[in-house]
Amino acid sequence: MIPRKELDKRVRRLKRWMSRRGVDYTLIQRESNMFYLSGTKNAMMLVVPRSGDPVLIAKYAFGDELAEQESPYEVDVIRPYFGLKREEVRNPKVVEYFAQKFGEGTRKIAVDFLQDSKQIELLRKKTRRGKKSAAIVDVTEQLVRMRAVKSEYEVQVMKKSAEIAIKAFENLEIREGMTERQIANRLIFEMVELGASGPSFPPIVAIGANSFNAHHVVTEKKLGRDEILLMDFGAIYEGYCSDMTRTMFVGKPDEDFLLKYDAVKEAQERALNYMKDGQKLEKPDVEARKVLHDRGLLEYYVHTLGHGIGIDIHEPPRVVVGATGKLLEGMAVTDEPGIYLKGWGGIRIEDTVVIGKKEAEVLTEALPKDPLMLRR
Ligand SMILES: [Mn+2]
Repeated sequence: MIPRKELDKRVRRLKRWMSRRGVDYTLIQRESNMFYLSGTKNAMMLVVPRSGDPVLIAKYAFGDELAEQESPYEVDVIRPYFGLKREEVRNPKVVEYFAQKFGEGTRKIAVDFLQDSKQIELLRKKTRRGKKSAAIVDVTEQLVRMRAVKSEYEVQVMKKSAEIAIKAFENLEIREGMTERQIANRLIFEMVELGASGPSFPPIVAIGANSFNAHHVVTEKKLGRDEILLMDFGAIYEGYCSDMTRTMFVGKPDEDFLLKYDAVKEAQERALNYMKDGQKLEKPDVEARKVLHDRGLLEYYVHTLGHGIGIDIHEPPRVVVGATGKLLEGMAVTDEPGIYLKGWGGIRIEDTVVIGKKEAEVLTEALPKDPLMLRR
């Protein structure tokens, strides 16, 4: 449960934005935005008025009870009635319900579902007074800005999310002969046992040449001797994600693997040195790329250095060469350079970090970065 004080702070900030823009109501339907502002994903819509408390509109028997349990805000319930004949069916759309209840005198509405042309058309129609409908504007960018910078509460929860995933990894007894699927399933089981509501995405467990595939989906491939094992995983705790990747070698690695591993590790460390408040968003990625360039491996680094993380596993900003804007204190982003050589495999090392005034705090620091850690 997100504490009421924390939610009120977020809502107040949104209301200040609404006041500046002359917005009467903000309507939220995207799950992660709704959770951010109300503590629940289980309503159909969150209504934030410029003054007064937010109201959730939920559907009878389809989330209303959960919304009441999870959010401190009032829950208004739409209850459909189907009757026995077509004429008796009453099943109002949520925007219709909003317009009926709050629409009177509403001149400007902000929404996070502007792309949904059917709903927007209906909202226009239902707020029409004479020839004029309420103006509808997008709130998405404002929410992106708010969500990118984490509060102290959010950092604490994300730390715990990382701790759970790391402990789950430590509890695994990875042995030769285990399949990618078995390792992934056990990891999920351990995370849930430790208090996670689930994994933040299906864990990537890639053995040998499968590690070439940056978004590999687990197979029945068995862990053998002298092979790469790449694991990319995270947990969800209290609605917040963690994300981390380690590349290991089971058996005795050759010089080639160790040189490549060292290059990626150095790139990741170099990037971290540039992750601080006020730094250009693209800088850490450019620095990581310089390291791989000097090692003759730049052509194999084919993705972004990192992404924002929080309620969603991938959130703005993207940390990549060419990105505009700056890193800000409180932003949570990943630092995950990788190289991928077809037919050989891939190496990626990933940490989740929180940007500070002078340096970043690494939330996934407790997970060892020794590629030989499975050797006993
Ligand atoms: Mn990631």
